[in-house]
Amino acid sequence: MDFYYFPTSSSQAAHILLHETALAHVAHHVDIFTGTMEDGQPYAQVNPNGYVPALVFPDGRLLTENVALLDWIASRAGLSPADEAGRTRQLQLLAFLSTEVHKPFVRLFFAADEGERAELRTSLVQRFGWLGLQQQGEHMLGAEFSAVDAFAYGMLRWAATHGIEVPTGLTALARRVESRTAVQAVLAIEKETPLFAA
Ligand SMILES: N[C@@H](CCC(=O)N[C@@H](CS)C(=O)NCC(=O)O)C(=O)O
Repeated sequence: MDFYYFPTSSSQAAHILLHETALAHVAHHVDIFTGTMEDGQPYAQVNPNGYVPALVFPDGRLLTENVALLDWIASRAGLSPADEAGRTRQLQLLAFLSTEVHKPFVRLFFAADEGERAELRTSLVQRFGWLGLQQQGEHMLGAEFSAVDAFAYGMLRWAATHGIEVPTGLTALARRVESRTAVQAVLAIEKETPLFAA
């Protein structure tokens, strides 16, 4: 399997999950600003939409969209909740992170207008407040680490680096997730520093 990522981006969640589940893959660094891969070839050859993350299966099939990658990796590796309610809950929180947290962050990164930036920051604080209330134990879905924690971790890194206030329970979650061996491995590969060390 080929996996396409860019450090500091939302692709980190799937990268973490690939390491958590030990699914065999080759990771390819994409420069999303120039749209090129390590070999200089245009990334549009892989994903015509130009964004990461992406997975390409041995038969050439392309899988894009964070929610789909995270759900697929978790299911494939037996990391998804076994019961219907748990699986639906996982999808709910992945969709929330994708549409209510990830996308507003991307808008914030590129917003030229100060008023719009302030609005987005206020909304993100509210969204993280809601997310904090959804935590059901040591992790987002309960005692066990899940795909939701991988995605939440990346978004909590963005919150920390952009001064977005989050509930203390989520900071504790980020610290717990960051201490995992797979997360440390991905941070090393992506040449990123831990942010939540105790
Ligand atoms: N709909 C995609 C969006 C992913 C996305 O926005 N990726 C960003 C990095 S966080 C990216 O690669 N942007 C470069 C581009 O859009 O050209 C998903 O949910 O996976």
